[in-house]
Amino acid sequence: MGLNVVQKILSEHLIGGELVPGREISIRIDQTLTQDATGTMAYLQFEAMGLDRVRNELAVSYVDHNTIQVGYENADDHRYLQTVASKYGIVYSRPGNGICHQLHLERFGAPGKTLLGSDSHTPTGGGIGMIAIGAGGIDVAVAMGGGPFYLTAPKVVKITLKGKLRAWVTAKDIILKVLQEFTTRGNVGCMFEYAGPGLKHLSVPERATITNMGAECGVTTSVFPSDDVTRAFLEAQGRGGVWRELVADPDATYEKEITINLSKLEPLASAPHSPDNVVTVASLAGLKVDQVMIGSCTNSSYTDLKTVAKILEGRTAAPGVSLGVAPGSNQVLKMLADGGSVGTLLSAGARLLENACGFCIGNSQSPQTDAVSLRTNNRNFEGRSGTKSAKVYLVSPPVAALAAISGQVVDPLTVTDIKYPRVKMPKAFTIDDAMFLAPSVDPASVTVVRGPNIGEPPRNTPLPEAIRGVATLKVGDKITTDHIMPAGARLKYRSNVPAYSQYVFEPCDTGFPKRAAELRDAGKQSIVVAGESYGQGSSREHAALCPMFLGVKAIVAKSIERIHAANLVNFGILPLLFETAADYEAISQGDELVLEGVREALKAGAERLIIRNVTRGVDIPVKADLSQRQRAIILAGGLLNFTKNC
Ligand code: MIC
Ligand code: SF4
Repeated sequence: MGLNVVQKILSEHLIGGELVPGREISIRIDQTLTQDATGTMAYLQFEAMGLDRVRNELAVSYVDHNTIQVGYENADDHRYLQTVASKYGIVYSRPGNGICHQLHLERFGAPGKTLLGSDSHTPTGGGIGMIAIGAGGIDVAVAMGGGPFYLTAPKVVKITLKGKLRAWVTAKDIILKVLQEFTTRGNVGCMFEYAGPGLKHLSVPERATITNMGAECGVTTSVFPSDDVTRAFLEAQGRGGVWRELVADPDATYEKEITINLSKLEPLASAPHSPDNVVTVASLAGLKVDQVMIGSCTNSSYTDLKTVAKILEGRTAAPGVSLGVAPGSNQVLKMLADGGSVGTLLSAGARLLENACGFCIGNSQSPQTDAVSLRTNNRNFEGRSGTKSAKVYLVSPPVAALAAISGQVVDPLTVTDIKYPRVKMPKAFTIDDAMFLAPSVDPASVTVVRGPNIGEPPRNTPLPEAIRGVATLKVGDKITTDHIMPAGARLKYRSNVPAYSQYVFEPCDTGFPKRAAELRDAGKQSIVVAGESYGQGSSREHAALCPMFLGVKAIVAKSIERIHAANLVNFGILPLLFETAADYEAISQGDELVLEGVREALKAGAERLIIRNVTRGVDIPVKADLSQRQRAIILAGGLLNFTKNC
């Protein structure tokens, strides 16, 4: 039987298990990437493993999230990351060089390779034909040490693209259509594979916009075949040598198939406060806009920003609009500058922002109270922009540019005075790798610099015989990692777990850290109760690490998203699932809960555990959907302890 692209790459990298959907497999990881906000913890954990050098083909450490440098913390982190990279054989991308996913696509991505990154948008690499997966920092640390990455063998969903995009309709609208079809829930354990005659019209940066935002559907990753379009991109980046053809066999099979006719698509937007809240731009026409932010790893390529510059040429941002443009990389910025587009953007009243995540992670450019903000990034969770009352709409770069000029949302299909500028991908990109630093050839001479912001990665204790605790928090559906462990202004504490822990669940309940810590200090444990899609969004392992620090021993939810569930296991927190919606109702915040004999039951492979709600006098059955390996990690109190014991 023929193989699809996912199966081809996975079988070339398979170390353990069988490629049967739903089974646990382990694969070899060729390339790794980290970014600064998750990277410090990843490298501290790598150091704790005691290896003297990374062992995978290529490891790159990017600095793109925390580049604000208010106070000493970010700069401390950067110096630590630079020195640790130099010592252990990691390429270091200096702050200002650009956003990890855009840079990795430009300079390192290669078809057929596996990439593991400590950022949920690592699947951007699928645009170039890689199996690129987001994971917690400790999983990336293990991969850097040459260890396997464990995942569920995926169900592969084929998305056939036919037809050709009309003027003003872009790759962003394709992925918003996909989000409308698949939503942000229920896709755990799947991978999307794109195919069809429409592919030949989509350049690699456009494909990368699509795979980038596949993360919002909760799939493990998304992948495009590697074809002549891929070759053209790699050649334009001076890297034609790494190209290889990678297409599905004609008789390849899939778990599910859908077709999207590109010719029929229209401009779309994600309305507040979820990426799958997809509406047509036409339905928003006339909505007054206060802020327009263009950039992020979804839409900051040269073609994206050149298109914006051409639309803005000879025009200015409306007086009521604050317009910001953040190029995805130094390469993009240089090419815009050399072609005169930076001047165009400045004349249009755009604020040229640093080549970094910036506004997307909410650490700058927070909009005014109650603002309508149009953004080209991938997440519009409530409060992520830094302003809780703001309404963030996710749109394509041309839709953003038109709104900036007119001060309101404009349906591009009704525009008559501006011709849609179809910008072609350049035949040759400007290459300058000066902002990448190669590791030292004399590692022994390098001293790793640890400023006062660099702490030790805390470890959990082994799972006790019984969990005796309290439901310290009960939350509803779609609790994102931005709810659990807010980023934005709090990002600078990423390397300091005791300080960062003071903000756990800040957007939901500011009293949580004190409550949990008091319970912990009294020798009891916390259990958090949640609804569906708990832990959606980021790969930040702090959303497990900091609750662990506060004494959380179990999460009981209706469903838990993939990366977060893996992070919970890695830090020794037991992820449990309700069997019915009614069971969720059987626990209230503050109830006393007991899991008697939990250690023995896990050891024995029990798939069903009982939570005794002492306050209500009822027993609640819950599922422990865990592999043998995951059980062993939880029993040991997390992956670091587990690895040490092995
Ligand atoms: C995000 O987009 O939410 C982030 C910030 O890039 C995160 C990583 C982090 O929290 O550091 C992600 O997507 O994994
Ligand atoms: Fe950075 Fe935003 Fe992309 Fe996350 S989604 S990597 S914060 S640009």
